Amino acid sequence: MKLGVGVAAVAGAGVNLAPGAFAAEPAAAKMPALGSRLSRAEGPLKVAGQARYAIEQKLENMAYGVTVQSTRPAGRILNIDTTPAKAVPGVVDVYTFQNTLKINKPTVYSKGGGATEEFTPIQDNIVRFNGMHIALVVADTFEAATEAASLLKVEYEDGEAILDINDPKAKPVLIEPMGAAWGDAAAGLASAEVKIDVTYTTSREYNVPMEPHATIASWDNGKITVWEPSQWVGGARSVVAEFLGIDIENVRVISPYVGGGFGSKIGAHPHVGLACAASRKLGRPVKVSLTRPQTFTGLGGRPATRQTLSIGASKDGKITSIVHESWNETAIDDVHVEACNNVTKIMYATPNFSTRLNVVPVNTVQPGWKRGPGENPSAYALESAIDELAYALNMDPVTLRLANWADVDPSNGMPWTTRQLREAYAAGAEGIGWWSRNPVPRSMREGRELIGYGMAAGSYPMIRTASEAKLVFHANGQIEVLSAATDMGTGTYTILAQTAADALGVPVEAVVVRLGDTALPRSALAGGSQQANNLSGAVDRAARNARVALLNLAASDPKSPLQSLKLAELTFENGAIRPTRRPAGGISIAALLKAVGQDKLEIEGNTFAAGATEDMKNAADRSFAQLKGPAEGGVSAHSWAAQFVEVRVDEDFGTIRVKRMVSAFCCGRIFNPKLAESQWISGMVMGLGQTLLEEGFVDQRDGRTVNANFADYAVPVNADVPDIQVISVGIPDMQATALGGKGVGEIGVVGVAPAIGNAVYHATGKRIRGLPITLEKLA
Ligand code: MCN
Ligand code: MOS
Repeated sequence: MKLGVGVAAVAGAGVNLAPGAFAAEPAAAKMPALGSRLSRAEGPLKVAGQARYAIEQKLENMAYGVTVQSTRPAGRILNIDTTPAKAVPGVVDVYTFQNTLKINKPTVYSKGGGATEEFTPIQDNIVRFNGMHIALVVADTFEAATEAASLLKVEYEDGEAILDINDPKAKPVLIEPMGAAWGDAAAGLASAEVKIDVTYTTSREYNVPMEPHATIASWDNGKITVWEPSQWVGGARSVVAEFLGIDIENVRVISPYVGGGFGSKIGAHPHVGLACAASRKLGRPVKVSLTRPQTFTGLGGRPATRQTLSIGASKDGKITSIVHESWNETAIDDVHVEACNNVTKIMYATPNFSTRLNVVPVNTVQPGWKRGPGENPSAYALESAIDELAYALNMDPVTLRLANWADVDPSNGMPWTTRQLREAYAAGAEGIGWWSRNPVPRSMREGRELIGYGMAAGSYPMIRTASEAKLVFHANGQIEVLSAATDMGTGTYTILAQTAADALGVPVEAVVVRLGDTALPRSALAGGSQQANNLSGAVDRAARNARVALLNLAASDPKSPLQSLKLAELTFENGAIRPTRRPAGGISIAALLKAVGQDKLEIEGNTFAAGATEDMKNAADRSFAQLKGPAEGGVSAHSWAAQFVEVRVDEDFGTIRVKRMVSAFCCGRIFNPKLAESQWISGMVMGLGQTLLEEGFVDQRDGRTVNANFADYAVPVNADVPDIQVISVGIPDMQATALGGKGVGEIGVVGVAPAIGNAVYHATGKRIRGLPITLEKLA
């Protein structure tokens, strides 16, 4: 392997593309670096066990913290008897509300911070939900801490719990600013020739990344280093600083490798506060790793939702009005809003429209973001309802969608950047054989199996946050790309190497990428499908700056072999500087550095607006304050999807199998088709799980999450996953981002559930209006 020496052994290690990355598709290597189908640069390290994850750091004198979680959903803790626990050999201390380990409330993102929940554990004796952290047991070994944790005696005083979004005791709260309205939605509905009025529900779902949540915090003389699997080290850094009440400059967060997050690693969750506070108190490193079951309540997944949708249309299929209202569960004293109107607002042209979002506080862990938050449930309700409308109108569902094509963004009147959704419908329909289906429900079968075809559309906004990156040119020829960004398996390492190689005209193997450390240049988070575009823009800018700097160096340094020439007489091409008139007489970057006696040259680039202050740059790195939504700059930028599926329903058993999935995506320019396709496919598989399998069960007696483990919380396995075909119909979108790409990571999971649900209806004639669609609902 041509991996840098010692690459695997140190945190923050650089990753470059081994020559083997080209082996599968030799032709691709001749293509420009950006746009070629390279394999993941860090893949070999991960499969060989050489990528060191947060929990795997080995620190001197480490203590192990095990959290204890409440077994009641509401009320108060009267007493926690820690005596038997403290008697276990090796136990260092036990922290509860009775001997508070001080953790300050962090600022949530909606109030300008980087946290996803305000809740901080063991600061009081209030029980907010079953499974909340109520104690931290710290010992010299993990085993001692685990044993001691089992010995705590907790005395509760039960309070009245609200466990379900439909509980009559629950008090929904309208989130007024997130609603939207135009025209007269009520009148539009009242006068419609055809109307549908439906309610769709989704269950609580969990992110369950392969790498469970775990943190090592190491306090050292007023400074703290935190190894934390993170989608956003800048956000985690600000949260840790707030937890501890210390200056952010004294916090470093390191996260070179992440084993998946799917939204659950954007925020540093409460157990991180426990680890940090304990490390400060004890003056030694503390590791807190949640068990798989503890991850189900140590942090939240996608909340359960209920959505009502009324759509009115004329007989010829023109939508006249849409009324959409949603409710999602949130923690009893924290607010998570699932923006269920995100797709509804923009997908179809309608003169009259109204949506309202509500949250329903229940005794649950604060829900969080799961891949495609907002858009995913939004598309589920909307695209299922549109299918219902198509049947009510006796119209083909694709034709109905085209009849209501939105020429501009209906929510703000802005033109789209690119919207290749017509092309996506055409490509998806062709791929699945849509036009040869018999549209009549329950009309197609093969033996015992009913056959169903279904489709749905989806969208995901292009979120922009300015970022910076640094390139370091070494005299030995190596070029480093430095950024605080993270790679949870998406391909950040790979595409940044491609971006730099492309802009400099060097072989991609010459580039080493270092990520996941707040000591590196500030980056947008790996969330909201924005990092690839925001960061490749910054790397490209740095490379362009470097070309100018290198030309200047060649023209001006007295030791430069090209010093006799003027700047205007030099050209930068293929990683070398040469006289413009003499194509052969160039010198490489490394040769220039050697000639002028420099070991390295560091060049930065960024996409901050001219005049951006340090405060603004920091805010972009640590909060959402500098985030630009899809409608920035007078144009509306989104990725688009058309999802088509074929299902088979066994008539005797009621089992549903997805037989084929064909989806077409408009995500602008694709930086690495192999990785983008993996992103889309994995999103679609996640959508399949959501539709047929995933459902968090809460025991209505005590609020316990019943299936809080990988055995009972079912996700798709290979045998569940059918033939999947993905098609890119995007074109470079220079209005959306610097290099013309749009977001890829989440769009794949948007629209799958309605496509499958619609196919189940087509197969069986039964409309199931709640996820997951399980066989008992079909019976
Ligand atoms: N890409 C591309 N061309 C583009 C845009 C992206 O080729 N125009 C490819 C690149 O390989 C890039 C990847 O797609 O690394 C994702 O890019 P982007 O859409 O910008 O998403 P982020 O880098 O911001 O990653 C976050 C996104 C989100 S929000 C979730 S949720 C999600 C997802 O990525 N979680 C994932 N994909 C995941 N993939 C893995 N393996 N694990 C997760 O937890
Ligand atoms: Mo993705 S849910 O925005 O991390």
